[in-house]
Amino acid sequence: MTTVITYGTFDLFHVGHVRLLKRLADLGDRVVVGCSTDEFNRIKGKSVAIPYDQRVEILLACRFVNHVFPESNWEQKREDVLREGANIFAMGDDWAGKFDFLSDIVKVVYLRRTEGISSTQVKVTVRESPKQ
Ligand code: C2G
Repeated sequence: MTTVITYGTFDLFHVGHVRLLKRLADLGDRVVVGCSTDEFNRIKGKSVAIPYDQRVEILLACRFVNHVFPESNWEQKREDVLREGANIFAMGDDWAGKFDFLSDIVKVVYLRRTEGISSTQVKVTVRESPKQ
């Protein structure tokens, strides 16, 4: 049983998130996601449109995701990898190199991001769309 672990805010769930999670599901049998809490996003300096509990509900509705747990700080990853029995730690390559320190306990991989889409871009598009 190969478990793949990843982390993110997954705000305004979009095709970039879906394609990443699908590729993670192709890498193993089980995908577990550390979803950033609203408080942690404040620490990350990220504003979120969708509250944590709804972002978790949406992630769990994704067929590529098996389990979601809260990501509330930068320091919890090592403990998470061990608790989840993760074999692969994977993130989009905007994080390339940032989590190599975990490579003593898990295989660390960075996957190409999907170009042309981001939660910020979705917000701008919605904001600029003509009033219905
Ligand atoms: N992603 C992607 N393509 C996009 C947008 C995002 O592949 N067009 C990937 C990111 O690289 C990340 C995941 O989707 O691996 C989640 O993206 P975010 O929700 O933006 O996550 P982030 O805010 O980068 O939080 O401790 C790690 C952080 O919690 C990651």
